[in-house]
Amino acid sequence: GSTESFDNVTQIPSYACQRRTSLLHQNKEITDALEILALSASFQGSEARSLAFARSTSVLKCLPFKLQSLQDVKDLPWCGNHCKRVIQEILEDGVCMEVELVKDSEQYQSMKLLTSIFGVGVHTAKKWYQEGVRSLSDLNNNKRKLTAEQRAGLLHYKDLQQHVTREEAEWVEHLVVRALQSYVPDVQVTMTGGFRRGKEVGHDVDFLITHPKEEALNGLLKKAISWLESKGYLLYHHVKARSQSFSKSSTMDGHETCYSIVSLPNYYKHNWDCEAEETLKNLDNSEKETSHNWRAIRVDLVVAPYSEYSYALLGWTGSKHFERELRRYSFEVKKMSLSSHGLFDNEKKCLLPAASEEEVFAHLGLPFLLPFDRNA
Ligand code: DGT
Ligand code: MG
Repeated sequence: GSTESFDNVTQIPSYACQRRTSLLHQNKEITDALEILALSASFQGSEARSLAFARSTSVLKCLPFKLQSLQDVKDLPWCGNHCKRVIQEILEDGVCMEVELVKDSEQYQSMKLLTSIFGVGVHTAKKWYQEGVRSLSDLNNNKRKLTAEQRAGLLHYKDLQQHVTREEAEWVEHLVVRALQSYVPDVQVTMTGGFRRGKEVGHDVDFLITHPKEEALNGLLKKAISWLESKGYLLYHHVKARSQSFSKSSTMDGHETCYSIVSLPNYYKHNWDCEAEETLKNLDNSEKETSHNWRAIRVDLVVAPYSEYSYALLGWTGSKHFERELRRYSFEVKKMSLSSHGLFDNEKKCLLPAASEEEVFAHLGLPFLLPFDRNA
């Protein structure tokens, strides 16, 4: 890097929520490699190591230039010796041997496969791996007890592995809005997650639902689910009820949430403005009977009371690392506890209301970042 860039580097702040991180950056080879090491560490239960790799990855994502030599990372926060070794190898040889060995290892490959199933976390995948499970067919053949979520995940595995495009996400949005509006016409629905940060593809579609009148939200999610179900759009769903008992200083999320798998008809592209059900009626029987004239898409629906909406929006927009850093900054620097319900000042012992994301950043003394700049 040039001298100018080097001067910038020394000013890079330590917390990811203090930096702009856009989707595109110039060191993807290196961040991809470090992300593999972060994932591998989490598969091995080393959360601290995983976090260390995630932090160095995130710092490199906001660098405004392509790394040329180790000199460029000398003064970067969170860039320790291990990270430097990886960078040096990639700069010199194009690959890092440690990363290649991880990618080739049976444990990494199996854990990656198993954790990619909807409903399977690191804990379960690890247990299965220790019991000898290596492939999806191992799981299907076994008389293993699977949760309903995992059975649905396996059933729709191939579809759910494919990326969801923005066009597909917008179709789902149209459907979700119709379902909700048939009960509450002025309901507010926002697409959150990666799509709100500007990603063109995602692994799922996330929505946040609210209304100025809290009564309007009572029972709304259940009704919308029944609407979707009655029209054949729901392949799977489970609802996590709203939990009122969450502690004000905890980061635990208690919003009413529906985790679902929605079926997207293949004909949607040609009938964007039509009522999907009308189209279905008009299809001839041979078309209807082809086994796969739809694809499965993961959809999360979250309901937040209006008073908590800004916090829920901020919390569900991500990225995951950005959220983690925002909570760490709140706690370590501001002595405040941030969740997707609110912000609690641990010294003044009070909740801080916010009518917009901008107000949340202001409470934290942070410059406002647009969703596009939260791709940490
Ligand atoms: P994607 O879907 O892989 O393209 O990427 P994202 O960034 O949309 O990731 P996703 O869908 O897993 O999560 C979206 C954001 O929502 C993520 O940054 C953190 C947040 N989030 C996900 N699950 C939960 C949850 O159970 N509780 C809370 N509070 N936030 C969650
Ligand atoms: Mg998402």
